[in-house]
Amino acid sequence: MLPERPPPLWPKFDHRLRSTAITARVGRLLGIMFGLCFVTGLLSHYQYHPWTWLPVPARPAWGYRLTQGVHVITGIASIPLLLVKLWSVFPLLFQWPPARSIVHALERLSIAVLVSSALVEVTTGFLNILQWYPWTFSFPSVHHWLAYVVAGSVLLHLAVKLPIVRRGLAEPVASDSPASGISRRGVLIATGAGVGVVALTTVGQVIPSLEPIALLAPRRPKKGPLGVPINKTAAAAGISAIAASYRLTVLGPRPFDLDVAQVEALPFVERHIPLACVEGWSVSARWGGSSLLDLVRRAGGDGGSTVHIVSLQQGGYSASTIRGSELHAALLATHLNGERLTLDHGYPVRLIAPDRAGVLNTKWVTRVEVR
Ligand SMILES: Nc1nc2c(c(=O)[nH]1)N[C@H]1C(S)=C(S)[C@@H](COP(=O)(O)O)O[C@H]1N2
Ligand SMILES: [Mo]
Repeated sequence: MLPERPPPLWPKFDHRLRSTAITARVGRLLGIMFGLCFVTGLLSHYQYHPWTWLPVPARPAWGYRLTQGVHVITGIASIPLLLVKLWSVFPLLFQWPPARSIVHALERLSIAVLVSSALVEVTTGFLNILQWYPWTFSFPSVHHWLAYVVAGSVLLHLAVKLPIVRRGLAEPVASDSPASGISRRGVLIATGAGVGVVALTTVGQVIPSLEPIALLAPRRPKKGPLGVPINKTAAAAGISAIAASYRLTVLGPRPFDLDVAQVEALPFVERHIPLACVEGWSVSARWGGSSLLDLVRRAGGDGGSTVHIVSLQQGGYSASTIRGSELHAALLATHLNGERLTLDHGYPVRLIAPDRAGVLNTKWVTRVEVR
């Protein structure tokens, strides 16, 4: 049996600042952020693993730009909210006795799962934006599967705590606030201000006019050659130059290949297509080049073909598959914002298609396989 009182060194807390009123309000906002982040995250995951029976939309062209922008901003805004929420319930961690019954022990265990999975989820997401991978696992699959664990534990948590949440939301924030120091209302205002600052200094990676204050954005939309940032340089992809023997090979029922001059001589079209990276930054740009579908038709395919695009790069994001309305709208781009592509942007040709994750817009294309 446990002693009735906690041991002498067991932590004690001042409960006046913390209150159900604060926890419930911060929790409500955090729940909204997590919900938006989860749904937009699934949409992003779908970009990597589309279902073959479901048509992929190519419109609106800025669709992925919006959903992934929301994903990254709500994810970042969740970090201060999560920390304040944890602070507000921290003393409960040290309740005595630690478990009153088996059900109570299970409930506490589910909270341990919720807290740890949520912390790992937002931390890995944030480090991924900074392109720092201090781990050996595959980020997309861990981030994806863990999201279901977080979502499931949030729902369970909400179901268990609903009566307390209702009571907390009904309770005025200011009641029984401490007489000196920061008030409860002050805690809420500081939390809101923190979330606002974090969101504002991130949103500039999506909205060009806010770019000057995009302090938390690792990529500034306009910073980069031809007004578009570079995510993977040619050097980092192991490409130092394009050899004279370079050919764009188009495989299909009637295969053919083209050298750089022949690629440049293809009928030229220009389209405004945003480039939207999974990391959240995006930029609108004017791309010029040839219609991918024209080349596919010349090789014996048609609008119903599935087309596999392969880069000169070995490993990494060196290939992508395109079909349906995205194929109809896709360019094999040679020009960006009116200028010839630089090597870092994918010279001699790169793929670009609307409403698509940036990662799928393969650079340094050398082979088009019509299936
Ligand atoms: N071959 C190849 N293509 C690639 C990549 C890559 O690593 N290798 N990175 C992708 C990613 S993650 C993005 S966001 C865009 C960035 O394009 P940019 O560097 O021209 O801005 O290119 C995509 N195309
Ligand atoms: Mo990207």
